[in-house]
Amino acid sequence: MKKSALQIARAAYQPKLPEALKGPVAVKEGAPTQSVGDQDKIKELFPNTYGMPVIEFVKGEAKQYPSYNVGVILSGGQAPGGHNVISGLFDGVKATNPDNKLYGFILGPGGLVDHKYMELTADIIDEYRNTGGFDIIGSGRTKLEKVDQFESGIQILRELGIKALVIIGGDDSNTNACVLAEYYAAKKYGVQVIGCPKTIDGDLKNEQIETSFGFDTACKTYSELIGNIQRDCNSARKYWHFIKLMGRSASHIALECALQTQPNICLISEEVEAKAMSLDDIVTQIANAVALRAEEGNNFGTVLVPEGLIEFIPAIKSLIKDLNEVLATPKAKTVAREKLIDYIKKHITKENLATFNSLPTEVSTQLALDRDPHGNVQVSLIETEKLLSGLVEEKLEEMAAEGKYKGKFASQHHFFGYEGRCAAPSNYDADYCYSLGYNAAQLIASGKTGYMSIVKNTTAPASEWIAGGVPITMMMNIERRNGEDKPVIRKALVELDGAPFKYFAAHRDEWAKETCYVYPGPIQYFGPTEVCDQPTKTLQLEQQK
Ligand code: FBP
Repeated sequence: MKKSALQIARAAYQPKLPEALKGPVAVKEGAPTQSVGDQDKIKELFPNTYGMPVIEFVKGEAKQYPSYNVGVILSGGQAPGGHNVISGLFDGVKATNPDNKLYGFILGPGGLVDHKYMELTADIIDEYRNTGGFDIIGSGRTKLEKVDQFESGIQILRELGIKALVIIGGDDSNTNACVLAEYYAAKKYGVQVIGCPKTIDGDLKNEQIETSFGFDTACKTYSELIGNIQRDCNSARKYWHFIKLMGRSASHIALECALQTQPNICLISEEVEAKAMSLDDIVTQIANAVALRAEEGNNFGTVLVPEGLIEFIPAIKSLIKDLNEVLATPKAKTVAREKLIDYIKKHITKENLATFNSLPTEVSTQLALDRDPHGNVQVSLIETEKLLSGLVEEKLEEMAAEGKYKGKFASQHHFFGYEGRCAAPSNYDADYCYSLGYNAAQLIASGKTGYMSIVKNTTAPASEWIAGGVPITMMMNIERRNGEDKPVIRKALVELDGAPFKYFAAHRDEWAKETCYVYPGPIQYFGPTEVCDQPTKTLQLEQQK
């Protein structure tokens, strides 16, 4: 495989580890835990993995461990640093006992069910250290939820002598990891299941998980691109750039990119919902900012649009909820795809039908027909950036006719998502991911199951990071999914009373009117620490550092 100069230099980078993980560890246990909601129901559903304590690793005495094998799965969307989780896991598993082996299941959870795997040897691992992507074993979105999948999984785990399985995934995949851990514990199969918090979306976080890996690198990559566009836009002074940013549900990516680049406008879906804004309210807000800048002769600007926006507009949210219920009925499942839109229109409420009919056909069809395997609307396929710029143009024409706007409006569209998911991990993600993987090996050696690997205090130097585990059940509550009540990990949305949003809200009027662009430039891997090792603005503001 031909390598770039940067790849060759990065291969030699040794990721940092928390001090406690640098030698033998001992387990420090906290108090028993409760789930974040619906305690009785979650306890009943997870009798073997509920209530376990949060744990922290501290320095301990050297121990002899028997040899065993470990399996690993990459699940869901790619996120920078996945290869470092696996290399950290490999090094941790080998440090426990050099005879241990690590197996990777191919193309996501489906590899476990279909018995597709490969042994990850030192040679293979060395090729992938500090690189972006999930291509070492591939990823997939197969939902692990059925008993026959669990049973098929245990066959291959036994055949390969695997004592523990590490599932690297987002909230849905870690929910499934927890269900699997509970099932194997209930059946006394003797296989542990450990999760690792991954997703560029940044919405798998809580008191125990500071951030999901990949968020740092993805946001820095998008911010570089946004900064470049802003320079271009401020040079030509003739375009409004509508930039949609990935993040299926929460707006953490859009907010972080806004903090890094200071665009003219950044929409935050959670605020749209809290203020019960309609599509027209959003369009009016953008059009007013365009008109204000036009008064100063500035017929250019940038608008950041979170991918999940559409789902947070209350009228559309209610429509999606209704669609999900209608589509989950046994009758709907028998209707042919070409007849489904007519069927849906007959079965949703009058108000939701009005919303449905008001949307452009491509958008309403996407909302109605396409779901990912977890039942999520595939918002990355909806061109919200084009929808918004078109509506803003119409609004500006109306305003011009009323004498409220004099200016020129021309737009450009961008969607940044896939561009950042496989970027070479920043130093932060390279260190964080390696530590998460190494730490997962310690959770396995300590006999834990149903835990997620966690590393905290990450705005401090890596030597002060705190490593341990959190029971996955602690993060769960019951939510309605696809017409059913299900135990799931609670998604972390942008908090409107949190420090990152407050900082943004305090500055956005100035950013809208003036041109306050910041140009972050590309991620730097070598050089002064203030250039190379800064965590996200979100994390810094959250931890007030
Ligand atoms: P995960 O939650 O699995 O990490 O995926 C996040 C994400 O990148 C979203 O931001 C985006 O909406 C979605 O994946 C796109 O999915 P796909 O890769 O299947 O097109």
